[in-house]
Amino acid sequence: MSPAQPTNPPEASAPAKTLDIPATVVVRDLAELLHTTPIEVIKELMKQGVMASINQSVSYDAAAIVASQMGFEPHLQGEEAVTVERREVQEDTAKLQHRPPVVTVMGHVDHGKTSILDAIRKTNVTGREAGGITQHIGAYQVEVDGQKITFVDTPGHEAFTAMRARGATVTDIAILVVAADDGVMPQTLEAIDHAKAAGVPIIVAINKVDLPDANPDRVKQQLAERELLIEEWGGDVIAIPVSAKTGDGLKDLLEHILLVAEVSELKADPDRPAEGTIIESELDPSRGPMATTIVRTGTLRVGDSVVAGDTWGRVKAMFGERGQRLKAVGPSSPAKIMGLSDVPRAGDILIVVADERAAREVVEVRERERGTAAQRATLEAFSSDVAAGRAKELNVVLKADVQGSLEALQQALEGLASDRARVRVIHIGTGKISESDVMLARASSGVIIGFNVRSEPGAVRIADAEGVDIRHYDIIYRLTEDIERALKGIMEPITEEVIDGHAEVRAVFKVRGGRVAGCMVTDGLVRRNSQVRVKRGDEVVRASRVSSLRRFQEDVREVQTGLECGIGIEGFSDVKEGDVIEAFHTETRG
Ligand SMILES: Nc1nc2c(ncn2[C@@H]2O[C@H](COP(=O)(O)OP(=O)(O)OP(=O)(O)O)[C@@H](O)[C@H]2O)c(=O)[nH]1
Ligand SMILES: [Mg+2]
Repeated sequence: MSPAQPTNPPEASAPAKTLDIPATVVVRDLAELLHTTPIEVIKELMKQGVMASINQSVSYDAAAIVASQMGFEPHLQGEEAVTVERREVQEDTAKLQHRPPVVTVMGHVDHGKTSILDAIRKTNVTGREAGGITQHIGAYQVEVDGQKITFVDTPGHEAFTAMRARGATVTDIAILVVAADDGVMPQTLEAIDHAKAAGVPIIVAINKVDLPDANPDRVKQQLAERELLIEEWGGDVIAIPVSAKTGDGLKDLLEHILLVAEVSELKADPDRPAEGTIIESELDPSRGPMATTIVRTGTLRVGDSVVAGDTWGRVKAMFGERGQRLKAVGPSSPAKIMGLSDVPRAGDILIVVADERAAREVVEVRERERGTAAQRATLEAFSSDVAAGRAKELNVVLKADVQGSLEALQQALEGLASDRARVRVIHIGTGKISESDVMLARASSGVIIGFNVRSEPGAVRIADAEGVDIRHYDIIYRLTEDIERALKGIMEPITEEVIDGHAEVRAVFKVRGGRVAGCMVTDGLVRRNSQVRVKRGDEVVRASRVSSLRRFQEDVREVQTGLECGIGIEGFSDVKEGDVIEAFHTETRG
């Protein structure tokens, strides 16, 4: 899994060849990289006190020593490896052709998102056949005056932003549905912010104009208050009155979508290997994993080897919205594909690769990229990016308990600009920090600031998993102080110690070269790479790290509460029965 893989084992006299090694590497793969046998690698690792079996992974540090023992110059794989995937995205401008727009529908609950999608579908679906059973594939195409439009059939800004958080840019145009009788509501505002944060053009559909209490002008007024100025009022946002019930205005809406698409100059090269976005997936009991993808560029063909998120496979078959088999699918078109080894997630990027080996490489790069991304979105990280000249704008999702403080805080934050960076508030709202806030911050590499508000439990979970920084404040100057330091690039990274668990020493065994403590893990867990403190009563007798961790002669990565294990401690052979081994690691935020 290395772009700089050596073709021959280096000779002793030859200058060392550089070898890219990932942050962690499985022994078998390391052996392959080094052009040697896994047994040789295991032997070298043992010399350093690392016990690993053929299928276990070792850290870069351990692998690097082995590599240099074998005459290579090891190098931590990073930036260059990531370009493996990036390279695929480049387009040959000469080959670009127009492609249909991909449209997502957003808006407040019950304002008619689903009804509008259904009404458009019923009257305009391409290639409609008498009696043909339409199948739900998560997207459909309509044809207006010979031009195609693709609609994503999962309405809502949450789905839209969740995909964007995965790096997917599937939508070209957002339709903001506002019910003419109800007007602009909280989720209308959220939808506006989500679409704006993505930089996607918005077309407003003022729906339900058939109702007697419909008041389209009031809607326009309310939108103007949110800096969404309608064309007829001198702005650039198109608003179309429609009724999903009577069908009024829908044709007009479709024509305006084409107009906006034309201005956006949407193009793709249909001749290149395809790239697309997974918008839906499921496990079909008879056909296995099925995933709907919208092709972004290139043409996807049956027989192509593909990667989608963390999974890969060969496209065995593709289906359209009537269940018809497709052989090839071009830019902006949807298809349900069969042949992936696992079910990908919505928002996963699909790319065509040369073969399975390449597919594995891409999956590994993606995993690593995700790992680094997860560490990066903190305020401290932003600060060090500012210091390094890599960042100029801090995207902030701001939540507060009351509307009054929201506006004051927004103004305060936006007034904090330093000569190096400024704040861009991408969304404000009252109430608890929600999952959708977290996804928005994630999608925009921003942070969340909660003023006198808590987070919903689901939001905390996602924030942890996605590496989104949620910061709570209840005093304005503390907040502005932090942000000011971040904008100047002088915020100190915070190093935190995290206790992993404790193990009680029940017996001590002599082994070659030292002692192993026979332990019972009493809480948490102990990892093979843990740092440890050996405590005897109240006294810490040694701080060191785990040198070996075994269960029943087997090297293991970690041992959980309630299990016995043998722990070797680096450079310490004076361990005694009754000692407590405290395992911990340090985390740097920033
Ligand atoms: N009179 C009238 N009713 C409509 C119109 N469009 C939708 N409705 C009704 O409004 C209600 C909500 O419509 P949906 O299409 O389910 O709204 P939605 O935005 O998809 O709602 P959620 O998915 O729950 O967020 C339904 O009872 C529809 O029949 C319209 O143009 N006129
Ligand atoms: Mg709906």
